[in-house]
Amino acid sequence: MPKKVFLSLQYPQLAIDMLEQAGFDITINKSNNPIPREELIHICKDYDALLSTGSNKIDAHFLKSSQHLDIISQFAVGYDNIDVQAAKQYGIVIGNAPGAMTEATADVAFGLMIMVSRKMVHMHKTIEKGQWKHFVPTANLGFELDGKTLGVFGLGTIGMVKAKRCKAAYGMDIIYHNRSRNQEAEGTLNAQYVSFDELLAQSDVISVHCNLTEETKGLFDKNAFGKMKNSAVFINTARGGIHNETDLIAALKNGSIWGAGLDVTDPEPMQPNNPLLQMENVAVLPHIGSSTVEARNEMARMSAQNIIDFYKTGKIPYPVT
Ligand code: 8YV
Repeated sequence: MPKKVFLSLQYPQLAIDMLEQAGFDITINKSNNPIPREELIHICKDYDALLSTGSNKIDAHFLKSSQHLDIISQFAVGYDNIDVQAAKQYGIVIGNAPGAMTEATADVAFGLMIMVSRKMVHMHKTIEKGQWKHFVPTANLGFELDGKTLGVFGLGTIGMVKAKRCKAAYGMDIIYHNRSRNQEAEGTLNAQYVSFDELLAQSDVISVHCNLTEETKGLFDKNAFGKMKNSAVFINTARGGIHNETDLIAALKNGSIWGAGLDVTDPEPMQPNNPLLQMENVAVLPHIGSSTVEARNEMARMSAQNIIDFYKTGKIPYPVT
């Protein structure tokens, strides 16, 4: 009997082709609407493996109710939605897709930085509102990135690509705060390791590229924004839970910081009446970090390969441990 795999959404055709060619019996949620958790638990009862995404909350309750699953392969690099310890306890293997969206996400972080520094989203809106009347020498002023200091919080794979882009394009000075030192960045980009408080105090742009964990949850709060330069821009393309959104709104309103660019919000999706969307020095995107053909295909390949290899060899190429 072929193993049965449930695909919680319509993933790229590459994943479907790979799984079909490997002989799996697959079912796809073609509606593309996320399946509510209890319903997904119920559906999974008939399957051996699940290909899922970051929006499925795979907590202890889910895992306890789905103990029969052999493997959950996540179509994402982040796995903060999964209780990995509980999965271990129930013997369910977890896989992800590390590195698949590195360039794509770094590009979004880079783009947001430029959009915010030149108020591009707001400027676009002024035309829509019929407010582009005539040239005003002192209006619409942004700031230049050339020679400014980029502070990377979480200098891993994505943070490194963002730092490289900023160094190459603008000769930015790179400082970073991380759990461990990044020798490559220090060697090739002359990046300097600093304490969290130094990162806050010295950066013109802070770019967040860490995982959401108990330590990073809500780390960028009133206190942190208060320590940043009044002229600084806060960029987050990692997880919305790393910043406190109420505190961010207040920091932008009271001028603690100058601007913000977000590809991730808390909660997601952001509601259309969120005050951030009305602010001049803010750009918000609907979590599109990995939305390129290249990244999504690589995510598809890696997440399908995890399932294929698991049943072939008992080992997976991209495990979450
Ligand atoms: C996904 C992401 O869009 O991979 C990640 O961790 O945040 C994005 O690539 C999202 O999580 C869907 O799984």
